[in-house]
Amino acid sequence: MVQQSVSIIRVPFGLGAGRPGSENGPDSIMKFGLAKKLQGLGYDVQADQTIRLPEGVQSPPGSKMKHVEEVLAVAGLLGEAVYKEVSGGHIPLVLGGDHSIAMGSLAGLTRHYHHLGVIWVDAHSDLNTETTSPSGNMHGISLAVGLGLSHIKLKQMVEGAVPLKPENCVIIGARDLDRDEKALIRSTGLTCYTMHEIDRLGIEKVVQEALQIAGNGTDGVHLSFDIDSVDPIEAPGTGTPVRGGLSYREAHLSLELMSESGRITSADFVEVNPLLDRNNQTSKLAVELIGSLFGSRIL
Ligand code: B3U
Ligand code: MN
Ligand code: MN
Repeated sequence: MVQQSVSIIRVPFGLGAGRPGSENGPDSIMKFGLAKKLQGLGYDVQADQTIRLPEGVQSPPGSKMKHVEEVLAVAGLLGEAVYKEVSGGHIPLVLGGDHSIAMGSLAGLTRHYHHLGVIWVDAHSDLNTETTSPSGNMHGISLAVGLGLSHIKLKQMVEGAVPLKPENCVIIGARDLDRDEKALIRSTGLTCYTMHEIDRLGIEKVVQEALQIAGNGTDGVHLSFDIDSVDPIEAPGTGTPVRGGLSYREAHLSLELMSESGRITSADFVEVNPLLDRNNQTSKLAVELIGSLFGSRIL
Protein backbone atom coordinates (compact mmCIF):
# COMPACT_ATOMS: atom_id res chain seq x y z
CA MET A 1 0.00 0.00 0.00
CA VAL A 2 1.33 3.39 -0.89
CA GLN A 3 -0.89 5.56 1.31
CA GLN A 4 -1.36 5.30 5.03
CA SER A 5 -4.95 6.35 5.47
CA VAL A 6 -7.80 3.87 4.95
CA SER A 7 -11.44 4.78 4.38
CA ILE A 8 -13.78 1.94 5.18
CA ILE A 9 -17.01 2.00 3.18
CA ARG A 10 -19.76 -0.40 4.23
CA VAL A 11 -22.24 -1.43 1.55
CA PRO A 12 -25.01 -3.51 3.16
CA PHE A 13 -26.58 -4.46 -0.15
CA GLY A 14 -27.36 -8.01 -1.26
CA LEU A 15 -29.99 -7.75 -4.00
CA GLY A 16 -27.43 -8.55 -6.70
CA ALA A 17 -27.09 -12.08 -5.31
CA GLY A 18 -29.53 -14.94 -5.69
CA ARG A 19 -30.09 -15.40 -1.95
CA PRO A 20 -30.31 -13.05 1.01
CA GLY A 21 -27.67 -12.47 3.68
CA SER A 22 -24.70 -10.71 2.11
CA GLU A 23 -26.26 -7.37 3.11
CA ASN A 24 -25.21 -8.31 6.66
CA GLY A 25 -21.57 -8.79 5.62
CA PRO A 26 -20.17 -5.33 6.41
CA ASP A 27 -21.47 -5.14 9.97
CA SER A 28 -20.30 -8.66 10.68
CA ILE A 29 -16.79 -7.97 9.37
CA MET A 30 -16.60 -4.77 11.41
CA LYS A 31 -17.86 -6.56 14.50
CA PHE A 32 -14.88 -8.87 14.42
CA GLY A 33 -12.41 -6.07 14.85
CA LEU A 34 -11.44 -4.74 11.44
CA ALA A 35 -10.91 -1.11 12.48
CA LYS A 36 -8.74 -2.12 15.45
CA LYS A 37 -6.74 -4.47 13.26
CA LEU A 38 -5.96 -1.74 10.73
CA GLN A 39 -5.11 0.73 13.46
CA GLY A 40 -2.79 -1.85 15.00
CA LEU A 41 -1.00 -2.07 11.66
CA GLY A 42 -0.33 1.65 11.78
CA TYR A 43 -3.08 2.96 9.52
CA ASP A 44 -5.11 6.02 10.12
CA VAL A 45 -8.66 4.65 9.81
CA GLN A 46 -11.18 7.24 8.67
CA ALA A 47 -14.56 7.18 10.37
CA ASP A 48 -16.35 4.58 8.35
CA GLN A 49 -19.35 5.37 6.20
CA THR A 50 -22.31 3.33 5.00
CA ILE A 51 -23.87 3.40 1.54
CA ARG A 52 -27.55 2.49 1.63
CA LEU A 53 -30.14 1.84 -1.04
CA PRO A 54 -32.28 5.02 -1.18
CA GLU A 55 -35.91 4.51 -0.25
CA GLY A 56 -38.33 4.08 -3.09
CA VAL A 57 -35.87 2.69 -5.62
CA GLN A 58 -37.42 -0.46 -7.05
CA SER A 59 -37.03 -2.19 -10.39
CA PRO A 60 -40.18 -2.95 -12.33
CA PRO A 61 -41.05 -6.65 -12.19
CA GLY A 62 -40.65 -8.98 -15.13
CA SER A 63 -37.22 -8.17 -16.53
CA LYS A 64 -34.60 -10.84 -16.96
CA MET A 65 -31.92 -9.17 -14.85
CA LYS A 66 -33.10 -8.77 -11.28
CA HIS A 67 -32.93 -5.50 -9.28
CA VAL A 68 -31.10 -3.47 -11.93
CA GLU A 69 -32.39 -0.14 -10.61
CA GLU A 70 -31.37 -0.95 -7.05
CA VAL A 71 -27.89 -2.05 -8.14
CA LEU A 72 -27.42 1.12 -10.21
CA ALA A 73 -28.59 3.39 -7.40
CA VAL A 74 -26.18 1.85 -4.90
CA ALA A 75 -23.34 1.79 -7.44
CA GLY A 76 -23.82 5.49 -8.16
CA LEU A 77 -23.66 6.46 -4.49
CA LEU A 78 -20.75 4.12 -3.81
CA GLY A 79 -18.90 5.38 -6.88
CA GLU A 80 -19.16 8.98 -5.70
CA ALA A 81 -17.98 8.01 -2.21
CA VAL A 82 -15.04 6.00 -3.56
CA TYR A 83 -14.06 8.86 -5.88
CA LYS A 84 -14.14 11.33 -3.00
CA GLU A 85 -11.95 9.14 -0.80
CA VAL A 86 -9.41 8.20 -3.43
CA SER A 87 -9.06 11.76 -4.71
CA GLY A 88 -8.60 12.86 -1.10
CA GLY A 89 -5.57 10.56 -0.79
CA HIS A 90 -7.22 7.74 1.17
CA ILE A 91 -7.25 4.02 0.33
CA PRO A 92 -10.87 2.98 -0.17
CA LEU A 93 -11.71 -0.36 1.47
CA VAL A 94 -15.20 -1.38 0.39
CA LEU A 95 -17.05 -4.04 2.38
CA GLY A 96 -19.93 -5.81 0.63
CA GLY A 97 -22.50 -6.81 0.13
CA ASP A 98 -22.73 -8.91 -2.99
CA HIS A 99 -20.26 -8.52 -5.86
CA SER A 100 -22.54 -6.25 -7.91
CA ILE A 101 -21.30 -3.39 -5.73
CA ALA A 102 -17.89 -3.67 -7.42
CA MET A 103 -19.44 -1.77 -10.33
CA GLY A 104 -19.69 1.24 -8.04
CA SER A 105 -16.11 0.88 -6.86
CA LEU A 106 -14.86 0.60 -10.45
CA ALA A 107 -16.92 3.62 -11.53
CA GLY A 108 -15.48 5.82 -8.78
CA LEU A 109 -11.94 4.50 -9.20
CA THR A 110 -11.77 4.89 -12.98
CA ARG A 111 -12.86 8.49 -12.71
CA HIS A 112 -9.67 9.03 -10.68
CA TYR A 113 -7.30 6.45 -12.20
CA HIS A 114 -7.73 6.58 -15.96
CA HIS A 115 -5.57 3.46 -16.39
CA LEU A 116 -6.77 1.18 -13.62
CA GLY A 117 -5.55 -2.41 -13.34
CA VAL A 118 -7.84 -4.94 -11.62
CA ILE A 119 -7.16 -8.23 -9.83
CA TRP A 120 -10.44 -10.14 -9.45
CA VAL A 121 -10.08 -13.01 -6.97
CA ASP A 122 -13.19 -15.17 -7.33
CA ALA A 123 -14.49 -18.70 -7.92
CA HIS A 124 -16.47 -17.11 -10.76
CA SER A 125 -15.49 -14.64 -13.45
CA ASP A 126 -18.56 -12.35 -13.21
CA LEU A 127 -18.32 -11.93 -16.98
CA ASN A 128 -21.90 -12.58 -17.97
CA THR A 129 -23.92 -9.88 -19.64
CA GLU A 130 -27.66 -9.27 -19.61
CA THR A 131 -27.77 -11.43 -22.75
CA THR A 132 -25.77 -14.40 -21.46
CA SER A 133 -26.62 -14.46 -17.73
CA PRO A 134 -28.18 -17.81 -16.82
CA SER A 135 -29.45 -16.56 -13.44
CA GLY A 136 -30.40 -12.91 -13.90
CA ASN A 137 -28.28 -12.13 -10.84
CA MET A 138 -26.42 -8.84 -11.14
CA HIS A 139 -23.38 -10.04 -9.18
CA GLY A 140 -22.59 -12.32 -12.14
CA ILE A 141 -22.08 -9.40 -14.58
CA SER A 142 -20.00 -6.89 -12.62
CA LEU A 143 -16.63 -7.48 -14.28
CA ALA A 144 -18.26 -7.43 -17.72
CA VAL A 145 -19.77 -4.05 -16.86
CA GLY A 146 -16.33 -2.85 -15.77
CA LEU A 147 -14.89 -3.85 -19.13
CA GLY A 148 -17.62 -2.04 -21.05
CA LEU A 149 -19.11 -5.29 -22.39
CA SER A 150 -22.65 -4.78 -21.06
CA HIS A 151 -25.32 -2.26 -22.00
CA ILE A 152 -24.87 -0.99 -18.46
CA LYS A 153 -21.90 1.40 -18.39
CA LEU A 154 -19.72 2.67 -15.54
CA LYS A 155 -20.29 6.24 -16.70
CA GLN A 156 -24.01 5.85 -15.97
CA MET A 157 -22.99 5.50 -12.33
CA VAL A 158 -20.25 8.13 -12.12
CA GLU A 159 -19.62 10.81 -14.71
CA GLY A 160 -16.13 10.57 -16.14
CA ALA A 161 -15.73 6.86 -15.37
CA VAL A 162 -13.96 4.88 -18.10
CA PRO A 163 -13.97 1.17 -18.98
CA LEU A 164 -11.16 -1.14 -17.89
CA LYS A 165 -8.71 -2.52 -20.40
CA PRO A 166 -8.74 -6.33 -20.58
CA GLU A 167 -4.94 -6.44 -20.84
CA ASN A 168 -4.73 -5.04 -17.30
CA CYS A 169 -7.38 -7.31 -15.78
CA VAL A 170 -6.63 -10.61 -14.10
CA ILE A 171 -8.92 -13.21 -12.56
CA ILE A 172 -7.51 -15.56 -9.92
CA GLY A 173 -9.21 -18.65 -8.49
CA ALA A 174 -11.87 -19.33 -11.14
CA ARG A 175 -13.50 -22.76 -11.14
CA ASP A 176 -17.13 -22.16 -12.12
CA LEU A 177 -17.40 -20.46 -15.51
CA ASP A 178 -20.39 -20.35 -17.86
CA ARG A 179 -19.92 -21.17 -21.54
CA ASP A 180 -20.20 -17.58 -22.73
CA GLU A 181 -17.84 -16.38 -20.01
CA LYS A 182 -15.19 -18.80 -21.27
CA ALA A 183 -15.62 -17.51 -24.80
CA LEU A 184 -15.35 -13.94 -23.57
CA ILE A 185 -12.13 -14.63 -21.66
CA ARG A 186 -10.61 -16.02 -24.87
CA SER A 187 -11.84 -13.24 -27.14
CA THR A 188 -10.94 -10.29 -24.91
CA GLY A 189 -7.49 -11.55 -23.99
CA LEU A 190 -8.06 -10.96 -20.31
CA THR A 191 -5.87 -13.18 -18.11
CA CYS A 192 -7.59 -15.88 -16.06
CA TYR A 193 -5.67 -18.05 -13.62
CA THR A 194 -8.08 -20.86 -12.84
CA MET A 195 -7.47 -23.33 -10.01
CA HIS A 196 -5.75 -25.47 -12.66
CA GLU A 197 -3.03 -22.84 -13.21
CA ILE A 198 -2.75 -22.26 -9.46
CA ASP A 199 -2.13 -25.97 -8.92
CA ARG A 200 0.41 -26.13 -11.73
CA LEU A 201 2.33 -22.90 -11.23
CA GLY A 202 1.83 -22.33 -7.52
CA ILE A 203 0.02 -19.38 -6.00
CA GLU A 204 3.18 -17.31 -5.58
CA LYS A 205 3.99 -17.27 -9.29
CA VAL A 206 0.36 -16.65 -10.19
CA VAL A 207 0.07 -13.63 -7.91
CA GLN A 208 3.42 -12.20 -9.01
CA GLU A 209 2.37 -12.48 -12.65
CA ALA A 210 -1.03 -10.99 -11.87
CA LEU A 211 0.61 -7.99 -10.20
CA GLN A 212 2.80 -7.50 -13.28
CA ILE A 213 -0.19 -7.62 -15.63
CA ALA A 214 -2.43 -5.39 -13.55
CA GLY A 215 0.44 -3.01 -12.85
CA ASN A 216 1.75 -2.75 -16.39
CA GLY A 217 1.31 0.88 -17.46
CA THR A 218 -1.49 1.48 -14.96
CA ASP A 219 -1.82 4.28 -12.42
CA GLY A 220 -3.63 2.20 -9.79
CA VAL A 221 -4.47 -1.45 -9.06
CA HIS A 222 -7.80 -2.44 -7.53
CA LEU A 223 -8.25 -5.77 -5.77
CA SER A 224 -11.80 -7.10 -5.88
CA PHE A 225 -11.83 -10.07 -3.50
CA ASP A 226 -14.85 -12.36 -3.54
CA ILE A 227 -14.68 -14.55 -0.43
CA ASP A 228 -16.05 -17.49 -2.45
CA SER A 229 -12.57 -17.73 -4.03
CA VAL A 230 -11.54 -19.42 -0.78
CA ASP A 231 -12.47 -23.07 -0.34
CA PRO A 232 -15.86 -23.54 1.38
CA ILE A 233 -14.10 -25.55 4.11
CA GLU A 234 -12.58 -22.26 5.25
CA ALA A 235 -15.27 -19.87 3.99
CA PRO A 236 -18.69 -21.54 4.24
CA GLY A 237 -20.51 -18.25 4.79
CA THR A 238 -21.07 -17.25 1.18
CA GLY A 239 -23.97 -17.51 -1.25
CA THR A 240 -22.45 -19.55 -4.06
CA PRO A 241 -19.74 -21.78 -2.58
CA VAL A 242 -17.73 -23.90 -5.02
CA ARG A 243 -15.48 -26.71 -3.81
CA GLY A 244 -11.81 -26.83 -4.78
CA GLY A 245 -10.92 -23.27 -3.87
CA LEU A 246 -7.95 -21.41 -2.44
CA SER A 247 -6.64 -22.92 0.74
CA TYR A 248 -6.35 -20.82 3.88
CA ARG A 249 -2.65 -20.54 3.26
CA GLU A 250 -2.93 -19.72 -0.44
CA ALA A 251 -5.42 -16.97 0.34
CA HIS A 252 -3.19 -15.41 2.97
CA LEU A 253 -0.06 -15.69 0.85
CA SER A 254 -1.85 -14.02 -2.07
CA LEU A 255 -2.73 -11.02 0.05
CA GLU A 256 0.69 -10.88 1.67
CA LEU A 257 2.32 -10.79 -1.77
CA MET A 258 -0.04 -8.05 -2.90
CA SER A 259 0.78 -6.13 0.24
CA GLU A 260 4.54 -6.54 -0.27
CA SER A 261 4.27 -5.33 -3.83
CA GLY A 262 3.01 -1.95 -2.66
CA ARG A 263 0.86 -1.76 -5.78
CA ILE A 264 -2.68 -2.21 -4.50
CA THR A 265 -4.42 1.16 -4.24
CA SER A 266 -7.97 0.07 -3.28
CA ALA A 267 -9.94 -3.08 -2.45
CA ASP A 268 -13.39 -4.63 -2.20
CA PHE A 269 -14.15 -7.60 0.08
CA VAL A 270 -17.49 -9.05 -0.91
CA GLU A 271 -19.97 -11.95 -0.62
CA VAL A 272 -19.53 -12.67 3.08
CA ASN A 273 -22.96 -14.02 4.07
CA PRO A 274 -23.34 -14.29 7.87
CA LEU A 275 -26.68 -16.11 7.53
CA LEU A 276 -24.89 -19.06 5.91
CA ASP A 277 -21.81 -18.96 8.11
CA ARG A 278 -20.63 -21.43 10.76
CA ASN A 279 -19.50 -19.82 14.03
CA ASN A 280 -18.72 -16.57 12.19
CA GLN A 281 -15.76 -18.35 10.61
CA THR A 282 -16.07 -16.49 7.30
CA SER A 283 -16.36 -13.01 8.79
CA LYS A 284 -13.35 -13.69 11.00
CA LEU A 285 -11.42 -14.97 7.99
CA ALA A 286 -12.27 -11.80 6.06
CA VAL A 287 -10.84 -9.66 8.86
CA GLU A 288 -7.66 -11.75 8.87
CA LEU A 289 -7.28 -11.62 5.10
CA ILE A 290 -7.76 -7.86 5.02
CA GLY A 291 -5.08 -7.72 7.70
CA SER A 292 -2.68 -9.56 5.40
CA LEU A 293 -3.41 -7.13 2.58
CA PHE A 294 -2.61 -4.25 4.89
CA GLY A 295 0.69 -5.66 6.12
CA SER A 296 -0.02 -8.13 8.94
CA ARG A 297 2.78 -10.71 9.12
CA ILE A 298 3.44 -13.87 11.13
CA LEU A 299 6.82 -12.62 12.35
N1 B3U B 1 -22.05 -17.38 -13.36
C1 B3U B 1 -23.29 -17.54 -12.64
C2 B3U B 1 -23.00 -17.88 -11.19
C3 B3U B 1 -22.39 -16.86 -10.34
C4 B3U B 1 -21.65 -15.76 -10.68
N2 B3U B 1 -21.27 -15.17 -9.55
C5 B3U B 1 -21.74 -15.86 -8.56
N3 B3U B 1 -22.43 -16.87 -9.02
N4 B3U B 1 -21.54 -15.62 -7.27
C6 B3U B 1 -24.18 -16.32 -12.78
O1 B3U B 1 -25.20 -16.26 -12.10
O2 B3U B 1 -23.88 -15.42 -13.57
MN1 MN C 1 -17.88 -12.50 -7.67
MN1 MN D 1 -17.91 -15.64 -6.76
